[in-house]
Amino acid sequence: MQAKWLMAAAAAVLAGSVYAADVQVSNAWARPTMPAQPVGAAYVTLTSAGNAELVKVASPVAKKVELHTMTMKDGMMEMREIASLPLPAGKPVTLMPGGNHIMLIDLNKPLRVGDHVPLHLTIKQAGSKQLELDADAVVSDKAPAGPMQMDHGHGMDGGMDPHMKM
Ligand SMILES: [Cu+2]
Repeated sequence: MQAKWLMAAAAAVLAGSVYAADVQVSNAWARPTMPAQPVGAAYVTLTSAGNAELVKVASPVAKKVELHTMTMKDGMMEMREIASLPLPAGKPVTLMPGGNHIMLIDLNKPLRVGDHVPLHLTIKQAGSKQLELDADAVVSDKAPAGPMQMDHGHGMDGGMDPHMKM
């Protein structure tokens, strides 16, 4: 009897991962920009119950939005565009300075601390179901407190972030 019940529960969980719109967005934030700086970066933490991928981000604050990743090349951090960001089932994926980020290109105006940056995320779930999510990124000097926070950049204004040098 017990085993039969467990199997039914497992089936319910599997079904849930297919049908539920189950991606959580947390810790959405963006970096402030200098007046002459045309690009900014925004970050979120995404946790998907089932395997999925972030395929697109849009925002009214910039003319173009891209997904970027950072790689080390010849001892330098370099960023490049990626078509999608994998979201493995059950694992929080945290975008952050020095890592994957949402690149806001051609900002309509500088981002100031306290500003709100609406983000519209398109997530493709396993089985090619598409999910649209909205997040509100608050512009801040540093990442919102959370277990995933990296400790880089303290007191040196994010030395790893190449966007400041553009
Ligand atoms: Cu970038």
